[in-house]
Amino acid sequence: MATTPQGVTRIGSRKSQLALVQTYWVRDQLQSHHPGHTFEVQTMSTQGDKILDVALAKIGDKGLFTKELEVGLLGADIDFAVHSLKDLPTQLPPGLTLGAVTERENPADALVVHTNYQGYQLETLPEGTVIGTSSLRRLAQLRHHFPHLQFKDVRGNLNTRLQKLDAGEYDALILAAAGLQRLGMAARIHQIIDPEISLHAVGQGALGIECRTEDQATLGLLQVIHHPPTAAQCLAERSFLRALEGGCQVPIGVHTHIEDNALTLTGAVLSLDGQAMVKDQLTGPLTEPETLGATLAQRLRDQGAEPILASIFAEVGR
Ligand code: DPM
Repeated sequence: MATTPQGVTRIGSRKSQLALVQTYWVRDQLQSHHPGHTFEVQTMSTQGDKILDVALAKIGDKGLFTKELEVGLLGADIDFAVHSLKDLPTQLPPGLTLGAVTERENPADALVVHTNYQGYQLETLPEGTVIGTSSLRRLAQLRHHFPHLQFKDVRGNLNTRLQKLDAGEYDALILAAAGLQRLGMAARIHQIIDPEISLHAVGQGALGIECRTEDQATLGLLQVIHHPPTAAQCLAERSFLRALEGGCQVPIGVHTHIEDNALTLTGAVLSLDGQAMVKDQLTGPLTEPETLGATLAQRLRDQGAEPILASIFAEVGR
């Protein structure tokens, strides 16, 4: 078991450009708040980085982008890991905890178009337009609202996807606005998609910092980047997803907002073809986000989410 020298904190990160931008941002924030401390970044490849040619939904396995980092944490090779919160499974391994949640960027999905489609909005795209996405959540919601569009799987990092779009393999892509913003590519956002059309993924737009539950020193250092309102929103969303037992392979979307001291969570479960949708909204105290998420999940079950989930698990596996 490795040990970290005193005054040094090792940060684990995936190697993708987006992951590194996020990790360096976290490191810089911490470094400026803790000038006497040393922060080192250690990069690792995850399963999700290695398998690039297979549709996300078919690889199955939760924790596709996080497992290797968690092994590093448990073996004390690193002290915390920076994740896009939406890639972090809702059940963490014993001994690990969500040490901080950073302030959320715009959590919405965004439409990015090929130059031939500059004159269109999502609502006006012509029949047969080919949209690239490998998110079942985006696929189901767009099929629900726009059954005349066509959908094609796309994998790879953001730059690869944009190159494929520009080369004409797709007419448009749906991507997280937050990822484009963090990579300095906000100019590629053609349209921010309204939550009435596409509810975002659980945790989308926020960073989750995972560390060892017992590691009080690291937990203490992380407090300066913890953003309680974002954390409340994301805890509600994660508890909702956990109660529905959905990984990233299930078309489940959410939206949260805070007003006064109340948290409102909207959640939906869709069938893969987008035909069936169960959607509801619930408001509760900001101080009990996890109860809110679990209660909304139960309400969706009561309204018919169960058979939808069962048919998805039968098709793509759990
Ligand atoms: C997860 C999904 C996707 C990522 C599924 C979903 C998108 C896959 C795709 C769980 N992780 O959203 O329904 O569209 O083919 C991912 C992105 C970011 C984190 C990129 C993106 C950046 C945004 C963020 C991939 N993970 O969604 O465009 O930090 O929230």
